[in-house]
Amino acid sequence: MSAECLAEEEIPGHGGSELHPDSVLRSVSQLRLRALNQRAIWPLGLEDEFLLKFLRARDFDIDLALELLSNYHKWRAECPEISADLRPSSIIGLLKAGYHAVLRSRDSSGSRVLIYNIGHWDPKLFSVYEVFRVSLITSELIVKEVKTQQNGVKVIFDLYGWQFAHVLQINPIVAKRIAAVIVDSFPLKVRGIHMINEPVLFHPVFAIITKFFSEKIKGRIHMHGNNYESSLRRYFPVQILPPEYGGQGPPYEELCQEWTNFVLHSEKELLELSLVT
Ligand code: VIV
Repeated sequence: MSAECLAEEEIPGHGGSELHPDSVLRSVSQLRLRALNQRAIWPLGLEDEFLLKFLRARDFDIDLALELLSNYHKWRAECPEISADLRPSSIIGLLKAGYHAVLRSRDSSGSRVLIYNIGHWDPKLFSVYEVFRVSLITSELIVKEVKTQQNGVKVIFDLYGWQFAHVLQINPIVAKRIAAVIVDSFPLKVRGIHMINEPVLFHPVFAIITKFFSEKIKGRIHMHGNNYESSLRRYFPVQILPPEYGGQGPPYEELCQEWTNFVLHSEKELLELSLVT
């Protein structure tokens, strides 16, 4: 996703299948009041735009939005090693290694599509917290878009190159943190999790992580194995997938470069979102 893609995004607050603007503002005020009554001192404030992320993630159910908002702050406070320093320079090595790309186009339901390439994560060079931070930074950046707040995200994990060194990084605490951001601690709707090239050595880790998943999220997981090109095309338009994944879209390397540049240009917003310890 490059900056011009962002420019195409709709003006915040005027989403498609949304409530009438007056009721949107009424919901924001209600959520703000409920948050203030909780007397919780949450950093990042309670501005309209910030609260709208949580309301849209829970389809404007005030109670569920408040629970998500509370979980989000709790999760961030519990793992400062991931959330305290969202500066791009802390993950530039992983981005330049081609660990992650964001597709330039949304899928047919308007979801953002992300690719993570585990084989490009050398655990000797990068900690599991730096790897996790790549996803947190991307999630914070794409969740600023109204269309992403409404249509969520689909994630492709390419597990080619998964080794025992990776298994050792995923301890039960990390597994719980992974499940928490996917299930109930981040304002992004997870519409699909697609695993490709998953080796046998991945299954034990996968079992530990998915133990903490809700039934709804479990139902959105797809294991494509090694012959993934045809099966990915059943879930994503062939025009948006990179050639390396059987698509006709821009090459993976180009997408990595574009997203790295975008993250670097977002330093200011990311600093504002970083947890202040
Ligand atoms: O970060 O919506 C063992 C999603 C993800 C997020 C975040 C948000 C989100 C879908 C994750 C997915 C990736 C922050 C908001 C959980 C970070 C994962 C970091 C770990 C260290 C990657 C290692 C490889 C995993 C691969 C399997 C994980 C899936 C079963 C989720």
